[in-house]
Amino acid sequence: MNIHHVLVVGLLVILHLMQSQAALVRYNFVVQETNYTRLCSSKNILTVNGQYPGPTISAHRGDTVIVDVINQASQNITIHWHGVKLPRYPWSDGPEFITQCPIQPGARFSQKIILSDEEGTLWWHAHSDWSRATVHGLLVISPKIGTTYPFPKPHAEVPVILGDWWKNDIQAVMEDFMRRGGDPAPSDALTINGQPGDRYNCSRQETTKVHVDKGKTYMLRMVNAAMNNIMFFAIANHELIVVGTDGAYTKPLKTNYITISPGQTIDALLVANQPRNHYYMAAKFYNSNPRSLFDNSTTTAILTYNGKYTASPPILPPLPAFNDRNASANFTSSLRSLASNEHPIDVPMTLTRKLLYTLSINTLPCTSNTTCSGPRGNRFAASINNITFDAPRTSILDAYYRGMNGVYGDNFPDNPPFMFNYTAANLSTSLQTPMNGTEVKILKYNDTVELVFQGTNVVSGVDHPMHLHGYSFYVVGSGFGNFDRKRDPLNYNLVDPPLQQTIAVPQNGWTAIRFRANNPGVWFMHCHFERHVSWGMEMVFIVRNGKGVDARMLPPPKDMPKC
Ligand SMILES: *[C@@H]1O[C@H](CO)[C@@H](O)[C@H](O)[C@H]1NC(C)=O
Ligand SMILES: *[C@@H]1O[C@H](CO)[C@@H](O)[C@H](O)[C@H]1NC(C)=O
Ligand SMILES: *[C@@H]1O[C@H](CO)[C@@H](O)[C@H](O)[C@H]1NC(C)=O
Ligand SMILES: *[C@@H]1O[C@H](CO)[C@@H](O)[C@H](O)[C@H]1NC(C)=O
Ligand SMILES: *[C@@H]1O[C@H](CO)[C@@H](O)[C@H](O)[C@H]1NC(C)=O
Ligand SMILES: *[C@@H]1O[C@H](CO)[C@@H](O)[C@H](O)[C@H]1NC(C)=O
Ligand SMILES: *[C@@H]1O[C@H](CO)[C@@H](O)[C@H](O)[C@H]1NC(C)=O
Ligand SMILES: *[C@@H]1O[C@H](CO)[C@@H](O)[C@H](O)[C@H]1NC(C)=O
Ligand SMILES: *[C@@H]1O[C@H](CO)[C@@H](O)[C@H](O)[C@H]1NC(C)=O
Ligand SMILES: *[C@@H]1O[C@H](CO)[C@@H](O)[C@H](O)[C@H]1NC(C)=O
Ligand SMILES: *[C@@H]1O[C@H](CO)[C@@H](O)[C@H](O)[C@H]1NC(C)=O
Ligand SMILES: *[C@@H]1O[C@H](CO)[C@@H](O)[C@H](O)[C@H]1NC(C)=O
Ligand SMILES: [Cu+2]
Repeated sequence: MNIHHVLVVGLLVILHLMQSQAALVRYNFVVQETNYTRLCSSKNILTVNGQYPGPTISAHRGDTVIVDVINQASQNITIHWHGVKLPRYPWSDGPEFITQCPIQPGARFSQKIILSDEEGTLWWHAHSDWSRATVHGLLVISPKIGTTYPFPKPHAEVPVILGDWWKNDIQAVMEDFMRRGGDPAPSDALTINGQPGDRYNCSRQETTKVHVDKGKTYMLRMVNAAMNNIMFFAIANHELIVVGTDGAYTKPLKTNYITISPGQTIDALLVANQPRNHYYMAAKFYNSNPRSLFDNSTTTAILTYNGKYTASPPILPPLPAFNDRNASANFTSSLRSLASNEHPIDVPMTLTRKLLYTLSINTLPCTSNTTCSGPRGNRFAASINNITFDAPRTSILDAYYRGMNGVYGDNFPDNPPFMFNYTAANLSTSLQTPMNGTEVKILKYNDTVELVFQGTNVVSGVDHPMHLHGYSFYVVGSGFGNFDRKRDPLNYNLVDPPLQQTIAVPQNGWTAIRFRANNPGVWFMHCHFERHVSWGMEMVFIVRNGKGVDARMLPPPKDMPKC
């Protein structure tokens, strides 16, 4: 063996060690109140480390990230790592009163974020009341050192965080909405990376600019962090190539526009192949329900080619109409898993659990003294299988782990308690009042689950971006109208369905997902529209331990917050 061989072998050993050794990455998150000005109006917002949007967490596939969350604000907070499965370790997941008690003012909680097979863009956000409006940021998971993307390495990566901004304090917006029982006040602006852009008054100077070199390829790491609406996004004169969603790769999808749900992430390549100039990137809300109030404005950033040239005023890209249900569903149902040798898929083919969950908007009688501003003078509510979730004031995970009775029930129904034409145009008002409860669905370890979400037209049909904690799931089918158990499964995609954690169930339509229940713990499932969460569109799965130590939940950390 000559010296070159020794060097080469040595290098291979080092590379191998680098690949197999997952790193430990540390961050401090100081939650605090910070004064921000937008639209010529300043207010204190909740931030992490004074930043809005918050800091990006960067790690490699398989790393473990420790985030010390220190609450220096004057309100309770919890933080969720959206899309991270946290194998066997629900303790760090974050949803308030589901897996933990809030981190109270002055308190701290060291959260361990165990990454496994996630790769791509995910994000983190507050998971208590409506704080996530300003407490959110990206979680970027690069390929393991020594491996690469399943596409040519982009020249640079560009965060595109879509959000919304209220001039009023977000806590006040939430409290006012809860008190009145109607729709929340619409936001005053939509934002890209925290900035509304130059189509709003008093926002021109701060417009986000993205600088590119002609001929190079960029990767947009996108998330919809907005509170209550799905969004359309496009860049004038530029095609986008979607290559990933929710921390998993997809087959390249060329498109002129993107539909992105609150909670969803998308990785898209942008080839800067147009004449050197300025081009708008723009986003606006998709809103399928004609009766709900929403912010119909357009946020913009400017794609700016480097070099010397005389720029013409940027033009807006065409975006689908605000109520184009087909455009929304068409994009969403066009996503396909990469399903390659390096990134294989594993769709459950035999099922041990078949669940059908209806998603409904409901009404409750008005009880407060002020007039309720929901339909017919009532209050809005929402439900899954006609149950409005009544959150406890203590952690369900803690109650489950310690075998405490009386915190939750285990009777969440597998099917709607009452069958009707879910998507009929005119449904009886007698269907509108839901039941309430704190019911969980128990799954056995390794159960293979098919869950069909059925949107209903009770009160009014609307899309629901459903998010499951602790898992990714394959989206095997979707359609408009009522799910037909005989006909629709024949058209399932079991070959390359996308692997997601948040999926928009179309307005008055259905979506079928499959997953293997191989992550024991207590896992929240909810609509990612904040107003629907506040109305009760959520439930909890408890996945029991399996046989063997690798199929059992890990013990809690010592510093779990107390109620
Ligand atoms: C935020 O800062 C501005 C300008 O410095 C000030 O006028 C305003 O009173 C501050 N707002 C709050 C809520 O502290
Ligand atoms: C901008 O300000 C003008 C003049 O005050 C007003 O008429 C217009 O509605 C404002 N536009 C927006 C988007 O707020
Ligand atoms: C939203 O704005 C578009 C124009 O940008 C307009 O055509 C549409 O009617 C508006 N929709 C609502 C509900 O205001
Ligand atoms: C939407 O798609 C359906 C078929 O899925 C079609 O019948 C309908 O005409 C389309 N609507 C619009 C507005 O394009
Ligand atoms: C989306 O729309 C395009 C053009 O109308 C059509 O060719 C395609 O089949 C549609 N895709 C899906 C998944 O509906
Ligand atoms: C509601 O009205 C009743 C009777 O007028 C009054 O006694 C009560 O204090 C009011 N409650 C609230 C919350 O305003
Ligand atoms: C259910 O309602 C839809 C929409 O009104 C209608 O087209 C369909 O025929 C109904 N289905 C049944 C089985 O009644
Ligand atoms: C549907 O609407 C008609 C006319 O408004 C009404 O007579 C009928 O009772 C409604 N059907 C149901 C199931 O509510
Ligand atoms: C929900 O349950 C309530 C109470 O049993 C009932 O009145 C209502 O009709 C049910 N609604 C649906 C959509 O099942
Ligand atoms: C749920 O029902 C219980 C018992 O009827 C009631 O005390 C409670 O206020 C209800 N909760 C909600 C959120 O409606
Ligand atoms: C769960 O299922 C997987 C895939 O079939 C299998 O390899 C594993 O042994 C099972 N684990 C347990 C604890 O049943
Ligand atoms: C903050 O959390 C504590 C512990 O769970 C709880 O007792 C308190 O009511 C919460 N405060 C608010 C304002 O929700
Ligand atoms: Cu919803």
